[in-house]
Amino acid sequence: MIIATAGHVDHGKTSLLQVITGVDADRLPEEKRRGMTIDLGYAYWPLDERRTLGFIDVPGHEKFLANMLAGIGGIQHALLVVACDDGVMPQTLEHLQLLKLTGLPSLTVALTKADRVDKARMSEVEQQVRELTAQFSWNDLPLFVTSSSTQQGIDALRQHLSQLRESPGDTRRRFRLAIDRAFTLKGTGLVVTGTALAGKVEVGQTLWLTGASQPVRVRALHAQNQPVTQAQAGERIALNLAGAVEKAQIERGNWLLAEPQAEGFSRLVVEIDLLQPLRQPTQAVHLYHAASHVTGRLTQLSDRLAELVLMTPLWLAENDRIIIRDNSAQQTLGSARVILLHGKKRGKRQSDYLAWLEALADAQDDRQSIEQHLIQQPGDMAVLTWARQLTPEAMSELLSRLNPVSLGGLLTTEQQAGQWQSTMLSALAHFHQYHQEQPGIGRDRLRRMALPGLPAGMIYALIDRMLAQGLINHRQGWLHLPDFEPRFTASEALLWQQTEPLFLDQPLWVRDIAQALTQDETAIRDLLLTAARLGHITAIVRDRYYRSDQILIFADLIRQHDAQGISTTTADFRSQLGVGRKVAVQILEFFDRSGFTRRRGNEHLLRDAQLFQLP
Ligand SMILES: Nc1nc2c(ncn2[C@@H]2O[C@H](COP(=O)(O)OP(=O)(O)OP(=O)(O)O)[C@@H](O)[C@H]2O)c(=O)[nH]1
Ligand SMILES: [Mg+2]
Repeated sequence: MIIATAGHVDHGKTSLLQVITGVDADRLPEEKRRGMTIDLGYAYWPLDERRTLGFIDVPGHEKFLANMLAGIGGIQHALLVVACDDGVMPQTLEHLQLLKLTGLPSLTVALTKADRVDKARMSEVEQQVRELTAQFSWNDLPLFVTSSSTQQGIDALRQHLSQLRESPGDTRRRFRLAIDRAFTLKGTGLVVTGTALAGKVEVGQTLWLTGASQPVRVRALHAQNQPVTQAQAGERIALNLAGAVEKAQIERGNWLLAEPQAEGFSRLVVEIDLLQPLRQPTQAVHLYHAASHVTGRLTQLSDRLAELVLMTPLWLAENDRIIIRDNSAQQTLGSARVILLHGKKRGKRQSDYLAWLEALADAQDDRQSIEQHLIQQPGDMAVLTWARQLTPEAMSELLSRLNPVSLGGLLTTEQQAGQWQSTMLSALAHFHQYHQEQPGIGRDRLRRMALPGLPAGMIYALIDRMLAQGLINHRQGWLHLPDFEPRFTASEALLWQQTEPLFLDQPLWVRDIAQALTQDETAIRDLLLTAARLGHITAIVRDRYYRSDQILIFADLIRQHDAQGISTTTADFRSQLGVGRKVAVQILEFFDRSGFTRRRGNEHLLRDAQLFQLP
């Protein structure tokens, strides 16, 4: 069990811990000289064989508030210290506010310096404190009147603290520990300490160290200052680390994680809990998360939601709490609960996006949250597992219940996949209607037409799924609707027998064929459209056709160039294939239009290699 002190400067926090535990938590020379706490101090009180109470002593001076905040993440209980002579002072109030904003731990009150005041004053201060704490919804608090000088009330307080019951830490989630200190011990090596926010850790385990971005191995462990083989959430842990990392590479705010996570997050959506309405809807702020302190910009999106853009990324997970202070770091504005780690840059005020964010904020558990994620945008397994801090086992168990559709490594709901399929089917129908001369459409072009905003790999996987389900078919890579099956009528079949031999190496116009066969131009046009859909011939522009195998030879040149890392130009066609300039231009533009190539200046680069394949 870990207990953090709280209270105004000089109210006797460190002195009280010393009489409780026998340990002076002020360890820095400067602290001793100035008689005040500057950075976090630690003291341990072994209760019996199994249990040790750990204390985190925080500084009361407002100047060191960032250090205070680094100490209270993940704690379950706080000891509020108020001196009887001073009574409630500014940081008494502020520390209470912060404790409430970080998640309302349980609280014990110690009135200190009782030796300096009379009984009447003691009652007065007790009254004052009870009124104040009640405002933060801490009612009927255990309260002890003490003096570190005369030992008054100390036994009763010790007795009370030793009986506090801790609620079990969250061990279903991945191990995560915010480092607040790193040092090297002679003969032992590198040691880091912190409070574990979640999960369990054991000796021999490999963890990921952020900042240095390295794996490290746990050589030895202490929990509450006692050697152990494993430790868990809610405990104060010291880890002796082995790996290619030195003390200088570690700073307060780095994390030890169960799984590698190379990057932090810097554009978030949060649910805000404000102490008073914001004066400006967008403002620069100071942000405190676990042992980290960064600056950023807060933009309110609605009464309940805001965007946070951080100057330095933080290793956040969903539901984490962040304390928000104003630009001068003088005033606490409120707290934020993370609901989305990858906020949208544009369109963040669109009503459907906001409605979705509200739904995310309403989610009560992992399952509801992941369902919401999948509805709005395809989910990346790794990102979602990190966001919920689930162990791999917990995540697969959850997914087996949700039964999502996996498309190219991304997850979505069956309903969403169905909607995308309909969008593609209508795009395809539309394409057939306007491009009757073509056997179908290449998959990348269909993707760009139907669902350009979604990850390409996911759409290709969706197309494969539709092909497998028979919702669409393809002919030599050209996607088409199943009922888009061209067929010659009996008279057309006869006419085609006469037409086909006319196609040599050169392209032919509808008009030329009609003249050569003394046929009606419209009849030939219809005939050639069907022949094109059947794949016999290919129109490079409207009414001008090549034999399809000729087009494959042209395509092959581009493919060969691509294999050598070069692009293709009109001049290449003229010199290497003996095609006239005008026709070469038409062929290359045709390739661009069909999505086979992409134009850059005068060059044409391969784009969708699956098209125009030699059989
Ligand atoms: N008379 C009397 N003096 C006390 C008592 N407790 C603390 N003091 C004195 O008050 C001063 C401040 O005590 P600390 O324990 O350093 O106070 P603190 O709350 O830890 O101060 P910060 O860490 O700087 O916020 C010291 O000079 C202590 O000797 C007490 O019960 N009675
Ligand atoms: Mg102190």
